[in-house]
Amino acid sequence: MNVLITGINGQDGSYLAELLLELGHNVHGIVRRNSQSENQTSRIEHIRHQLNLYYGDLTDFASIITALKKSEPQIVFNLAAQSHVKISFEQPVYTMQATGLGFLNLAEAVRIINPAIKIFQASSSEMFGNSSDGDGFQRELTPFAPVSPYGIAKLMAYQTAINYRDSYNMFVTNGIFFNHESPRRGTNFLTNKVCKTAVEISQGKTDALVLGNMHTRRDWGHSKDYVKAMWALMQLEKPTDAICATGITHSVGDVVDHVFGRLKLNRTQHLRTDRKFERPTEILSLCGESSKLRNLTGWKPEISFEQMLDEMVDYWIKELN
Ligand code: NDP
Ligand code: GDR
Repeated sequence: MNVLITGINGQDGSYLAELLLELGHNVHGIVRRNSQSENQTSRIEHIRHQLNLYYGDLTDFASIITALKKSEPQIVFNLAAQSHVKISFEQPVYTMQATGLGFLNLAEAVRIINPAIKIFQASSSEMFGNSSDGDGFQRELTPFAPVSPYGIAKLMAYQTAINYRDSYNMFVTNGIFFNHESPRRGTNFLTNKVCKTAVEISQGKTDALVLGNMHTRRDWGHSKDYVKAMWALMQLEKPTDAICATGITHSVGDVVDHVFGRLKLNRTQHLRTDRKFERPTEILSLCGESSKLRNLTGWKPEISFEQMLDEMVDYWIKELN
């Protein structure tokens, strides 16, 4: 099968590409031009010789058309996005263009070229904002109430996916994914910032970890597990909207405690907070209920929160030595 991945050089794109190669598929991807060319393929360098890559950008309609024509995919995974919530407050217009309108560009290009191509859209728990059911969980029918430009852009894409499904009978699936991490996570996201900085402290390279809000809670899983869910969702007979989450929530403080505990670091000595890392509006707690996905596909997460953080710490110990 020919599969096209937008955002192939991102955290999820790189793991999904590995999974699809293992399954024997032809993997195509869109990468963005970077003035340092090694950054274009930084997370996929080890498999680059097995991939077909095209320059493109979700905001550039012509480049999407070209990539679709060249790759002739049966499935497109749309993983490209300006994916950082705090940065979406600093670049709200660009975030809407790339993360929201970018998906419309892709859906429209698929409709024009070949509406039989199946589309996966990486939707986000950020669309829920501070909305939850009475028991604190978010489910597929929990009302959306995004509180960030990123969340609003993702909601635009989510609704567009449903509209293309209903209007044109296209196979467009929304995976509503909760936070997922790995050693390949950008180091300006919470988990990898904590792991990298804590290892630097333990090696005497820096003195303090400086964070924003310590009390928010997230449902953190592993990216490797979540790309398996993406693939499983695209094997279903019908398109759908489904939550992918572990169902377990931890606070920012829990992440710090686990990582500092592992490295025997003292929180009072090495942890500070600074409001510059806080967002203007914040989601207090996310915890996803993913029984729909589990029942439809048999998927379940295999890597625990603690195993994931340990893997990330081990990665940085090796990398920074
Ligand atoms: P990353 O930020 O690691 O990767 C995003 C990728 O998109 C990068 O390869 C980036 O390119 C590319 N990209 C950004 N803007 C554009 C654009 N305008 N045109 C083309 N490509 C672009 O994100 P993740 O891998 O963590 O997430 C994958 C997707 O899943 C994203 O859409 C994200 O919003 C969504 N998501 C992620 C969750 C998570 O916890 N990780 C949870 C829920 C949803 P470059 O390599 O050049 O920077
Ligand atoms: P999030 O992930 O915003 O949930 O979006 P992030 O790791 O950035 O933040 C998680 C929580 O930690 C708090 N926090 C900090 N966050 C960062 N980045 N840096 C800090 O210094 C810091 N201090 C505290 C945040 O306020 C937040 O509460 C991620 C992204 O991958 C999105 O693309 C995805 O859609 C959602 O997860 C689900």
